[in-house]
Amino acid sequence: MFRKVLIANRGEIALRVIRACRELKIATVAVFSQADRDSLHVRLADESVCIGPAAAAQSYLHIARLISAAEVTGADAIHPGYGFLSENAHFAEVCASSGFTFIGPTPEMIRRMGDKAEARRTMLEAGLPVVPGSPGVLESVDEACSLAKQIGFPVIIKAAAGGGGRGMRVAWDEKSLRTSFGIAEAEARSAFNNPALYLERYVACPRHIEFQLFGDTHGNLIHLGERECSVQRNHQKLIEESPSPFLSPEQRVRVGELAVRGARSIGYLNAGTMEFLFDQDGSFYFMEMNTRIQVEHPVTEEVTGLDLVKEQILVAAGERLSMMQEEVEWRGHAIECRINAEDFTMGFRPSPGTITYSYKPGGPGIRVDSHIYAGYTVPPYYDSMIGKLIARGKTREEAVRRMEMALDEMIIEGIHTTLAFHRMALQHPRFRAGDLDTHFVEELLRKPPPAEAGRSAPVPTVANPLAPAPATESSTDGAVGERPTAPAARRSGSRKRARA
Ligand code: MV4
Repeated sequence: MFRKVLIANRGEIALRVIRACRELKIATVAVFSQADRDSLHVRLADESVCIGPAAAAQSYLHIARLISAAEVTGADAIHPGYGFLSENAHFAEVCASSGFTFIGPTPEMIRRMGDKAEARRTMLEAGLPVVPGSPGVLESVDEACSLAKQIGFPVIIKAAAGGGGRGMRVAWDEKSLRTSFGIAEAEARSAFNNPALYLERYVACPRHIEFQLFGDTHGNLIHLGERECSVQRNHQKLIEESPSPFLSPEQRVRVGELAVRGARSIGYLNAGTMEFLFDQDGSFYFMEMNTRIQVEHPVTEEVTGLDLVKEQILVAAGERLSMMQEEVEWRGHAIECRINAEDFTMGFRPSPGTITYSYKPGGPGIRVDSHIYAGYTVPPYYDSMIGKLIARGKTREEAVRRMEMALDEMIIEGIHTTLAFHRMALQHPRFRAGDLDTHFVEELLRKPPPAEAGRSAPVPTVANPLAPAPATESSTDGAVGERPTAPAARRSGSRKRARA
């Protein structure tokens, strides 16, 4: 087993990895940018290293500095978290060639699944259903047009190096396809340094359902069920849940087996997710595979009882997965709401700044994965997600109820957050009914549900004994109230710091 793991990330996922390491009695090294000096991951890790200025390119994305930090602290392995370098095959290679275990799949697997056109071809060959479309990347705009005529409009063109919805364009006829092709190619060239495009028939109103996969070096490859991820805006997921209210038990078995078959065909190792689009009529298609631990992994943990980050570390150290497929049991229902420092009434505009007061909810079935605290300043340089609220219940109804209670209990003052958005989303009849598709958020923002309808209790106005002013989470500026308390004990003196 590893003695020391360096976490090449920040925020809540850095805390999540620290906790998993602690359970396994592995020492931890946090890395931080100059903007993250006061971050909780820096305090909670056994050691920390400043790796550069605020800009991610100069810190969390700077491979040489991360490797230096691993060298000076004597780490054995590097956990990339999600985002940043987590799906960078070159980084995984550099880790290995510098003598550090990259906690994730091999560089070859990352590269292969990172090319979305190749991933599609690979899974087609493995016998998975893929949306009718181009066999590989498109050679020319004329090829795109003749293919589109064969399969029928509308079609969607996607960047081979894209993924997660970046670099996609829908075309409704040949004329718009010709225009879109040129624009998409230019965009892909500048965004990904790779102009390659592929094409698929456009599925108009899909549900996004993904399967959690896990492979070890002993030939075990299992799936841990699915997550419903249709509640998203601009390709940013806002709410995820497991199981999907849409899948029948038979479909779950069938798609799970196919996902395992696809992953097996590339000998997949460590945690991965296969994303499927489900059509209204129940047909489904492989979309892409993510080769990292995902933000929404806690909903799978809550229904399976497994610690996915611990499993990642065990598997990377050459140990067996702690469960075989037959031993996986799914119990109850879990929902996750992503809490972002954003003003959703202003088009989800980022709202960085100092959190003047914070209260985290609790009680049966409630989990909060977050790095925030009263006095913490959300920096403007990174992703605006400041935490995740996860609720579990025996049934979906119980999980929804508990989530509503937790959303009402949670207090974040001084900045705008998406807490109020979630309270509204959970009230929507379509959410209650589990009738979700990728257009749900648009519809919700167009016509919000009648205020407080269906709510079991009014939103309480919680008096905060520490706040000098009765500010609420939805107050308009960060200046409301004073910082009630400076973060306790600025820094643990016993913890070592180094510089790379
Ligand atoms: C599609 C599609 C419709 N038809 N592909 C967006 C994320 C990327 N992984 C795949 N995406 C889509 N691919 C075909 N052939 C619609 C989307 C899509 C979408 C997918 C999942 C969740 C939200 C979405 C929002 C808009 C479009």
